[in-house]
Amino acid sequence: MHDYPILKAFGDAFTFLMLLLLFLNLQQRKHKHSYVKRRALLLLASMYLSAYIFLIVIEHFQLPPYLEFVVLAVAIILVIIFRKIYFPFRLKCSKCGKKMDFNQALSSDDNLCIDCHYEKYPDERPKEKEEKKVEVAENDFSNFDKVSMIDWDLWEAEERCTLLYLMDKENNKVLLIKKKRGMGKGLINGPGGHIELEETKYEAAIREMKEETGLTVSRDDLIDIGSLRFQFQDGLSMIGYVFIAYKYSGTLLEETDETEPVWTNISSLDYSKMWEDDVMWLPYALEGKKLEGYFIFSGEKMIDGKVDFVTDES
Ligand code: 8DG
Repeated sequence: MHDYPILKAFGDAFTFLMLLLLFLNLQQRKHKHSYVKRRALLLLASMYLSAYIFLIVIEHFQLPPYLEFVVLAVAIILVIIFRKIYFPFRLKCSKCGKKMDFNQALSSDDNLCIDCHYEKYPDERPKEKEEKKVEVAENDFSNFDKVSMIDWDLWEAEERCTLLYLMDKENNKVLLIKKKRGMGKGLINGPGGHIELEETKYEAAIREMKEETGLTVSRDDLIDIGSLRFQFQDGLSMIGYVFIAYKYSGTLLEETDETEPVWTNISSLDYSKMWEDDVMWLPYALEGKKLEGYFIFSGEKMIDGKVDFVTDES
């Protein structure tokens, strides 16, 4: 009775190796350009199987054990001679020389790293990634018509402005202006306007109040309410910082070419003469509630809007 060590080793590893090759082959199938490497794995598996069968035959007929080594040597020599077919696998990218990741090394017939692969086959680049890149690169949110479609963390305001609502608590009144020029012409609004370069939002709120009403509010009396983000479908993006204040000094201006300031009763505010979104947040802002607003406009028409009220916990 002879001993056949190679057959024993082949037999012990058989199940494990076949399962491994099957698993690798399934992985390769996910790759579009893996024909050569899939064929190579199957040929390696066939070679293993053929050698195994020869070894079983040798044992079955109790042939001299050195024949085992002959079978092994023939198998190895065949793989070496036909190495281009049996072993097309490489570790480094054939184009840039970078080390390939496991999936590319296992499956890419061109032996390209993932970057060179996407360069050669741009259509295979994952869609999501590409879309996200475009969004970030162009920062263009003008095509959206739902607030929830915009990633507000990526959104940036091109223009910044202020709105300051001065309150007369005793008489339950708020100082509003009738806008005679510019954006929102004909609408009733809080005094405010654009923040100039090198000006803080507080300085701008105080300046605009002075220009439009003649009244002076000091920095310490400004109460932060929150901000309103406006995305216009023509591409403009604007953030408005909202403040309220209860104290002021000075004398109210008469009507000018630009505005007409009016102390207005809070309980009879006419929201139909204001920007469309104001009804969603102004009543709460005048009560001192903190908030963050998100709006999409087409011209002066609101397409969608959302207001989050900020509690102490949040
Ligand atoms: P400026 O040129 O002196 O800087 O100011 P302005 O003349 O008042 O600015 P504008 O460009 O004509 O208008 C921007 C003002 O309009 C600014 O104060 C913010 C305000 N505004 C909007 N949209 C909305 C809105 O939806 N609600 C409210 N309450 N105000 C708005 O632009």
